[in-house]
Amino acid sequence: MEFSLSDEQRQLQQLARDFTRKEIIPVASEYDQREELPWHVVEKAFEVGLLNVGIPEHAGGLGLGMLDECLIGEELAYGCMGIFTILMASELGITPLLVGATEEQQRRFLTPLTEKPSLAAFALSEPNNGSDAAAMHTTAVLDGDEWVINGTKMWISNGGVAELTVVFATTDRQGGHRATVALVVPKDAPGLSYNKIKHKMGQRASLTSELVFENVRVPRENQLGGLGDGFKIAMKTLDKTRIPVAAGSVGITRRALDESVKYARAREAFGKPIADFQAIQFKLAEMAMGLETGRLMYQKAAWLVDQDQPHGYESAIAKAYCSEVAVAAANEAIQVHGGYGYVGEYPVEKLLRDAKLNMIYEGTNEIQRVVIGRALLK
Ligand code: COS
Repeated sequence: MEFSLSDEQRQLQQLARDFTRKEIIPVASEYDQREELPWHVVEKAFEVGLLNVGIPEHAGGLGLGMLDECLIGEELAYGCMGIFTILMASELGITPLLVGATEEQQRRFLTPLTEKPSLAAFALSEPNNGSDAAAMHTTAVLDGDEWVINGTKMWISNGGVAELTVVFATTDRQGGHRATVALVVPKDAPGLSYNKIKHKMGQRASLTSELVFENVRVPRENQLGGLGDGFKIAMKTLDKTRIPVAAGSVGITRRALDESVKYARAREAFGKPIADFQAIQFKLAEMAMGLETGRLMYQKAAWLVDQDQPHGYESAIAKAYCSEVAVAAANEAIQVHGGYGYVGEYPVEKLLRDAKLNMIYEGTNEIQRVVIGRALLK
């Protein structure tokens, strides 16, 4: 058993840490307030090699592994989970191509993403279904050599800025998961329109949109895998991409702990720093326990992905556990800060707003428990 990181991984971690300090922390609050995606951060992430890191080498990318991606994610989310979500959602859009595309398709769709700052997206959820992913209503009908897509997708991160979106649709609404198909749709496809979802509680620097498809046509070559493979491609994707959500959650927890330690040392009550009181020390200890155990879990799940071993059970545990730890840590960080924690002057109230989404997206934590429970009982 080996817990240490390789030299390359330590360098990558340091690169992401420096990037967070220089490029993310100074703008996090501003873009949260403006509810705007900081495109210049995406451009800088591209310049330093932190964007779309999972694109394989044969398609012109860095071909980094899941553990690498997660180490980066923990660092970026320390600065802003919303900004990390922009990059993470792009990897989510890329992953179905790693899972279900031919090498030719990977080159065709992914190489352009390595040539300029660009994002991908993943469109599974709909206005009336999220957890029951197989019950989708968006339809795909073959017309000659083209798929014609109609329907609405909801809660799509990077929707409207992503160069390509992997869209899941059904060829037969009565056909269940075996009738689903995964299609790559370019940003400017005629008939595709985007509506930005406003007034989110947190992660407001990340763009979330509704996607409306009105007779959107894509060539048959944009289909990933076989007819009916769509649902399994989505499930295999999420088994992987839930791990960076866990890593980002650990980044939030680490930030909550660091801010709390700093404040507890500086703030005095009853004639001494509040850090001297056990009531505060216990809160810090709880955060540290969640941080350390959560990190072990996301690293184990990521390691399994990199070893090509089954990882759905571990990724579900990591995602649910780390996101709940992050929400609890952010909540306690506010408590440590007292009234100051409740206002925007200190970053901890944003941590709580941001962390909450990690319990919901990429499968609610209730769905993670379904995955864990089924694995135990199968
Ligand atoms: N990997 C590969 N195949 C999988 C799989 C996985 N992780 N999970 C399920 N499958 C396969 C099953 O083996 C089954 O195949 P067969 O019919 O050939 O045997 C098929 O897919 C259907 O599986 P199942 O019956 O378990 O599907 P359910 O409809 O019960 O759904 C859950 C399973 C609830 C786990 C799924 O709908 C889900 O993950 N929902 C959440 C979706 C989500 O995360 N949305 C967030 C979008 S991104 S923000």
